[in-house]
Amino acid sequence: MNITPLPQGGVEVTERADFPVNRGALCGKGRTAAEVLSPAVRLTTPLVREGGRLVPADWPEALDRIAGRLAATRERYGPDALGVFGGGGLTNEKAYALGKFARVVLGTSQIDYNGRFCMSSAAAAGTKAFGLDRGLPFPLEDIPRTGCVILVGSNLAETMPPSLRFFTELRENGGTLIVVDPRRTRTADQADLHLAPRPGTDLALALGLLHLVVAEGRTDEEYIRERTTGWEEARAAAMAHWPEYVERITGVPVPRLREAVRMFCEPEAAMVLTARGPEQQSKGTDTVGAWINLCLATGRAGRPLSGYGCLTGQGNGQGGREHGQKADQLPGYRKLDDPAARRHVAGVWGVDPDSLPGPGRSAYELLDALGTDVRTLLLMGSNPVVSAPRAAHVEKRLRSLDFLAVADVVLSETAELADVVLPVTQWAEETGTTTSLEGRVLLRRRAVAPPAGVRSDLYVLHELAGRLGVEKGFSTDPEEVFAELRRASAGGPADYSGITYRRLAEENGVFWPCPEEPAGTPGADGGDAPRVPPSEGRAHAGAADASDTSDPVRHPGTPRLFLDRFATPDGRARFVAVAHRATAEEPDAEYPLLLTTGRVVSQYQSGAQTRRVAELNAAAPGPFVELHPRLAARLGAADGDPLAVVSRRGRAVAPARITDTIRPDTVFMPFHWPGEGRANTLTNPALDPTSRMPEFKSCAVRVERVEVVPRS
Ligand SMILES: Nc1nc2c(c(=O)[nH]1)N[C@H]1C(S)=C(S)[C@@H](COP(=O)(O)OP(=O)(O)OC[C@H]3O[C@@H](n4cnc5c(=O)[nH]c(N)nc54)[C@H](O)[C@@H]3O)O[C@H]1N2
Ligand SMILES: Nc1nc2c(c(=O)[nH]1)N[C@H]1C(S)=C(S)[C@@H](COP(=O)(O)OP(=O)(O)OC[C@H]3O[C@@H](n4cnc5c(=O)[nH]c(N)nc54)[C@H](O)[C@@H]3O)O[C@H]1N2
Ligand SMILES: [Mo]
Repeated sequence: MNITPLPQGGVEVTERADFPVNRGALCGKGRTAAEVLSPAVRLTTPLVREGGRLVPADWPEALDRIAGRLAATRERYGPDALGVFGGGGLTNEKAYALGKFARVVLGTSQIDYNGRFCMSSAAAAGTKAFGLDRGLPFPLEDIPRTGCVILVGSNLAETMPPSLRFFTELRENGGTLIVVDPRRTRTADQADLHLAPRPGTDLALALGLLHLVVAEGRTDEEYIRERTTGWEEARAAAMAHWPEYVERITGVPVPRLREAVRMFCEPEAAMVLTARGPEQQSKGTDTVGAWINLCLATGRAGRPLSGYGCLTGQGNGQGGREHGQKADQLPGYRKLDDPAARRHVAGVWGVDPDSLPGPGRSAYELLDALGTDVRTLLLMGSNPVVSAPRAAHVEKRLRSLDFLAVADVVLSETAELADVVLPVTQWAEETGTTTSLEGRVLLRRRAVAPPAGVRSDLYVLHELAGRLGVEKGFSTDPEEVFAELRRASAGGPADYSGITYRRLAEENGVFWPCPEEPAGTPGADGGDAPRVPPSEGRAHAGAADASDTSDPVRHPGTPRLFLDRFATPDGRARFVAVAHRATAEEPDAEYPLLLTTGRVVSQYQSGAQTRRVAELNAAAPGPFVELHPRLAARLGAADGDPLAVVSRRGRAVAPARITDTIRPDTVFMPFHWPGEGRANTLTNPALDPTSRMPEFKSCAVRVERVEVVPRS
């Protein structure tokens, strides 16, 4: 997009037709994003708590308070009493600086971020299978040219509207689209085949499809032999999932399963893309693993126009997960418990590797520990009062902290609980890089000056570090931070060392891994990768043609991964042997229905930003409970009637929205609102054992009519 300052102040956001990620298209949130830049809706001065109320303060005072409390807490309880919580909306530079700040300045292991709630299950499964996690191992522009896409639990018509055109083109080119969603969404409306499983049963569904692939002799034996390991065990596990058994678990009829297998297997190339539907489950990692198995058994990964991908969500959902704000991670997607990684990163940071703490708790576990052994929290880029599972409990834990500091653009529901609130800049007001779901690093330049009184997150970290005795290593200049990030990431899985601001300004983004090449080795990327345009890309290449640039030693970046080998030690992809299991909370007599949650097109996440935009509020004014007419009839509810949804965690009230696009055994609520209609009051924090992802996508509930007392 283009961001243009307006003469009367503020900015205008317009489309950029040549931009490859969205080909210029913007959704409603993008178009209206400028409204959240307006001083009328945002924070413009630091706030500190005095006598129970938040009152304006100047920057030195606010920063002194934070530094003083963090130092005192560390003195009394040790460094692990200091918690840090980040966000996938932060730029790469900020995410990197926040992770470094936690480990180097505070010395705490207690840092995690909201991406844990987002794509962590897909990341865990991708790493297991391929040895590397990058949302898509190919550019979005490959989608229209494949033969079939299975889209599992993504409502991209509402959540990534600009990307819908890739799927429309796919169908125009003769390809087919299968959508797996318990609701017939706007996305499912575009599909050639819609499978509507019961929430939380995608694992059985994927295994059932694999069973049929084997039974119908549709496996690619040569591919399995040459490019994978673990097939025997995975095959045996899948064969235990008979189609009729799978129909019973999922509610998807056997003929539909057969049709899906035929559509997926007949074309030469095909893809499986997952989003939050199958991932936000207490078995999300195994579920994604089962979908990857389906790709591997049919030879549909690491080949042109074929593969598995995860549709990442937030503004910097990909880059935000690579550079160290995650509990177990160092920059460059390195592991915090890997001695070589610790040595390398400690070297760049100029500290002793032994001084770096070990892995900490995952996001929900960290929030759950607040006020117990974690006494203070510094929060940047998330609003957990609305977005965390079991939110009433999380809110209580936040209130029980000795000290909470929040840096935000607006006074979010979480910032309202803070002891100090810092007003920070946002996207158009600062320079920084983000990384798209395709692994494409992009540079966004500052377009407008922030309102007076607002500072950047990098400034906040710089000032706090200084006050806590670390004078160097926390630059406020994004380009300097990026230069350090490049060095810290060098040699890691997400290697950015060959990417510079200069290159990003000249190219339409650069795909990682992009190692820095020693001078005089043009094009070397560990061997003989040919320089070919992306459309014909093979191997580690799929490499963009670098010959048109002035710098001959540029590594071309890696638009397409795995074409020659996977990133595992033996170069082969790994099957996982998984079996179906129930959700953590199955319906029973007391809570007979399933609740699933998600999004609507006109609100974003916790709504902290979008609920301040009139146009978006007009389109999506508040929460609702989507339910099937048969269920509504049983409850005696009419459209718009207030309904109470009750789970073991609490009770939420919102108007009924009756529609036959949802399964009769399931109700759906969007999670964008606080207060009475907060969906996360109900959700279950049962965690996936590997990714520690909470089960946002299913819990047991009952639904009751709320008697409206007539006014006398
Ligand atoms: N308008 C808007 N756009 C957004 C966002 C937003 O808040 N608002 N958030 C951004 C972010 S951070 C993210 S992560 C993405 C999320 O993008 P999506 O993953 O597309 O969003 P969701 O609505 O959470 O979930 C997608 C679908 O999963 C379905 N689903 C529910 N339970 C199940 C299940 O058990 N199995 C399957 N297969 N499907 C299920 C829901 O019915 C829903 O239609 O969107 C991004 N874009
Ligand atoms: N029930 C249910 N709950 C869910 C989900 C679901 O599907 N169902 N989805 C989950 C997912 S996928 C996600 S990603 C989370 C998202 O939920 P949150 O983590 O709450 O994300 P946001 O609402 O985007 O909150 C970001 C906050 O940071 C502020 N902010 C924006 N930019 C910046 C910046 O540059 N610096 C600073 N310091 N602050 C900034 C915003 O104003 C806002 O207050 O919700 C999760 N919760
Ligand atoms: Mo997300």
